[in-house]
Amino acid sequence: AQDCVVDNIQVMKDFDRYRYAGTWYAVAKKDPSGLFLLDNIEATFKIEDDGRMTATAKGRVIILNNWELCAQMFGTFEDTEDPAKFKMKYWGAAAHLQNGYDDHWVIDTDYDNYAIHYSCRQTDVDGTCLDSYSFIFSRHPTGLRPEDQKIVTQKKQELCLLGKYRRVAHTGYCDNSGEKHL
Ligand code: DAO
Repeated sequence: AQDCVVDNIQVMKDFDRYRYAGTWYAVAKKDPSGLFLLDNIEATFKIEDDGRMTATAKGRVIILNNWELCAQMFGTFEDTEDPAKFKMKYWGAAAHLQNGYDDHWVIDTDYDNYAIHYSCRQTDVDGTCLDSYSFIFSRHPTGLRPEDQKIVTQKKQELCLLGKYRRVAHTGYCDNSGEKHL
């Protein structure tokens, strides 16, 4: 049963950041207001020697109204009392790219195929979310395996976001662009 209250959203139990590390391809996205990353979105998570999680990400964006480029982004994650809930500070490699400080929750993952991310930027007075974004990640740029679709649909429903996602294309736009110092 879901009441759409952000504090009641179930996140991944016993989240293991070491198994989560590595590259994920966004195959679907629910956009926030002021949408930024358009498509060709991939994120690579790393666990530093001190145990903290960091990430690099890239994706096609349009800035300054009509300037299209592949954004190279960086993120550092602050731990919270829940191992699947992080605070993410993020910024771009170049000027004019977005930066910010968002929640970064891992809702569910099998570590090897799919992962469901969620972030609420603003809650309403009743505790529901006014401005959220969410990525459906796959280890495979081609998309989710059929057996994972059912789980993902169920989780979208629990997030009260069923029907609000769009497919994220991977056309190679961001391949071989910019540095990949991982
Ligand atoms: O695309 O509209 C949007 C919101 C996403 C902003 C966050 C991008 C930065 C990600 C860096 C860390 C990897 C997840």
